[in-house]
Amino acid sequence: MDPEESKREAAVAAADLARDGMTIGLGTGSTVAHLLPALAARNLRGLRCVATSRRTEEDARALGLSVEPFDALERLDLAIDGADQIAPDGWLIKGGGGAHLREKVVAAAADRFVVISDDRKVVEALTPPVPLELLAYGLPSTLARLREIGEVTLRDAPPSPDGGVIADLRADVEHPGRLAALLSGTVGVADHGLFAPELTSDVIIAGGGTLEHRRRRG
Ligand code: A5P
Repeated sequence: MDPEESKREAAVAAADLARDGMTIGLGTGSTVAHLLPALAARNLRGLRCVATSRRTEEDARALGLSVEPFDALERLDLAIDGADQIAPDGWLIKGGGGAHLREKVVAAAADRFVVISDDRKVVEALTPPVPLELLAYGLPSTLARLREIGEVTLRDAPPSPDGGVIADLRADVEHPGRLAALLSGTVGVADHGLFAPELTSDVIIAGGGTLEHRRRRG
């Protein structure tokens, strides 16, 4: 099946979870590009959205969705986003589009974080690279610290909306929790693209004409 059609199916299923009056975090990427029209088409009343990138913000507004800066809401009812890799234990790699810092802030603020994907993103085990967002201040010293963990490449991309430098790390990701802790403890790393299973409430995967909806237990 056409991957775009699978992305659309997953996006439509996630849009169905929205209700009148909800506060909703909108992710970034080609899967979320299918979510925005699906959400707008539901014509829900009183939705308040925050966006994880300028692209999402502009596209959502163009469809008539109400998007506000993420500076007044303390929590979100729902957040919906894509992923680059989905491991069997629920660990994700995100940040292919460089928006992972804002995406993690939004996911952490959401009562329910829903990942939408076509089935090509489902992997047996995570593989590098892991996207990073680094503070521009003191960048050479941060890179030197990161080189003790793995090989870092600065991405040929504009700075993030928060002024961060986007990079990719090639390192052993067999134990994602260990690597995530190491990166979170590295001064100068604003955030990384490893998303722990606890962040995610639902994963909706479409492919081959089927829709799988995994819900986190407990
Ligand atoms: C953006 O930085 C990413 O985290 C995306 O959410 C992720 O790369 C999935 O993107 P696609 O939906 O385009 O595959």
